[in-house]
Parts: sequence; structure tokens; C-alpha cells
Amino acid sequence: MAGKDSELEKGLHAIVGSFYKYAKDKGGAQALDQAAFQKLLNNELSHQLTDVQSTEAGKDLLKKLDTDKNQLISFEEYWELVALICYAIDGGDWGN
Ligand SMILES: [Ca+2]
Repeated sequence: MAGKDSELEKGLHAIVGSFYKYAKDKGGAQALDQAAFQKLLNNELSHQLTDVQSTEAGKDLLKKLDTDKNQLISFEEYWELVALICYAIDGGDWGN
């Protein structure tokens, strides 16, 4: 296990770290509220997600990912976004 992290390991750490960089403690669990989620989209995903840089589009995406409808993005819900982006990188169309 000695040596440098692989590119994949670095990427996984970046995925997790980016969530916790913006997440706030919401009743005992870390989650992104709408403002934090928009900040993450604008600061970290402006190249992959060019169409959700506006607040309105960000709100729509939050609604789509917020499966338990609590207006917050949990780590599990964020993971769904990561999966969608990976699918898009692989050539899929995740838009609809
Ligand atoms: Ca939620």
C-alpha cells in the first residue's frame, strides 16, 4: 500500500472531499442545502454541467436528485449526481 495514490484513488477522494467542503450539519447529518449545492455546481462542476450554472437550473437538478424530498442533498443523493456525470463522461446522455 506504500507509494502514491492512483489517479482513481485521488479522484475518489476528490469526489468525497468536494461534498464535505460544501455540506453543512443539518440535524446531525451532513447535507447540501440549495445554496451550498449551487455553489458546488458553480465552483466544482462548471465544465461538466454547463447547463446548470443558473440558479433555476440548479434548483431543478436539486429537485431531481432529492429523492426523499427534504430539500437537502445527502451524500447518497450526491452520489447519484456523480453516477450521472460518470455516465455522461462515458458517452451517455443523462439529461432526461
Ligand atoms: Ca434529500
